[in-house]
Amino acid sequence: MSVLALSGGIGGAKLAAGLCRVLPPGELTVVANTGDDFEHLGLSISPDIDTLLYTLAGIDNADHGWGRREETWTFMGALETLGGETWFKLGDGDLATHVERTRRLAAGEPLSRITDDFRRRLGIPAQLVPMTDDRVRTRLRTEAGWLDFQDYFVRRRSSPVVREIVYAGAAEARASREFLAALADHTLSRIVICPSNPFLSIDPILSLPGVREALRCTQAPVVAVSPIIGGQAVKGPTAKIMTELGLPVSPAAVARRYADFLDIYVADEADADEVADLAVPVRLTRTLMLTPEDRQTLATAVLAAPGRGL
Ligand code: FO1
Repeated sequence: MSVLALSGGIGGAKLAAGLCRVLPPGELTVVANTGDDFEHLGLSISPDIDTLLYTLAGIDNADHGWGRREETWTFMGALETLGGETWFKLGDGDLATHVERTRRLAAGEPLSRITDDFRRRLGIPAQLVPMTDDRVRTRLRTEAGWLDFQDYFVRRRSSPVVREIVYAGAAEARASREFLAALADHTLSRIVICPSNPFLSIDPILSLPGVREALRCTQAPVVAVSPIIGGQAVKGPTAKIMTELGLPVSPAAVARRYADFLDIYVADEADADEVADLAVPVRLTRTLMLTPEDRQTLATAVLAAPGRGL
């Protein structure tokens, strides 16, 4: 009953947490996008890994969606006084993650080993693996020129118009060993594409050599959950980017991007008409996750959804 889930930050992490609750320990492997990673203040920061760590450990900041709950901000206040860069908010507890990760990376330890140690120390029963241990960086060509991800997403609040998105380094990168092992696992019963931003969180993972091919060839059904509900993204710039790239802001447009490997598409009941004529089998359910129960209910629906030939 082993399950592999591909996830970015906030939205995907909520479903990953639901899957973690409904599956037996050790049966879930979550692959994290690392295209958002960057070096800042001399620290190696992996936001989607950290959002997944905190959410799966139940210590996430529910208001922000990122960072830790009950956070204090002494470091940021002191940094401000010294004239340091404060546009990317680092809480005192969160800072420990970045400082310790940076130390261990500098000592030559791979990101996947560090991540596995952190998740065990946080009591997370699922395997959490970076999509790669190599350097891949999401960059966006906008009206303000080429931007690194966090500059676009946080510093400029996703406001520049996006013309093109690239995943620098992806062609030379290798999917992480644990990721490839999970894809090749014959006991794999389902692969879940979590409701993360297709362009900023899922496509970086799919851009790694061999990943898309493996999703096409796997015997495990591949299920994706729509990140769009009622023509809107639950959070973040998904809808804005779709419009700027000339795509209709609809669950169907997202499903079509995954058409070459998708077996089942899970969309919100509000979008029944939008997905009526999709070639791939569709399962309609409530996909908005406001409570831990919602996360578990959606996870159960995702694991049970019948697809092509099932
Ligand atoms: N997102 C923001 O909008 N503002 C921030 O100040 C911010 C700080 C931050 C610190 C650590 C971390 O792991 C994530 C953080 N994020 C922040 C979210 C980050 O931009 C992620 O890339 C998004 O969650 C998209 O996946």
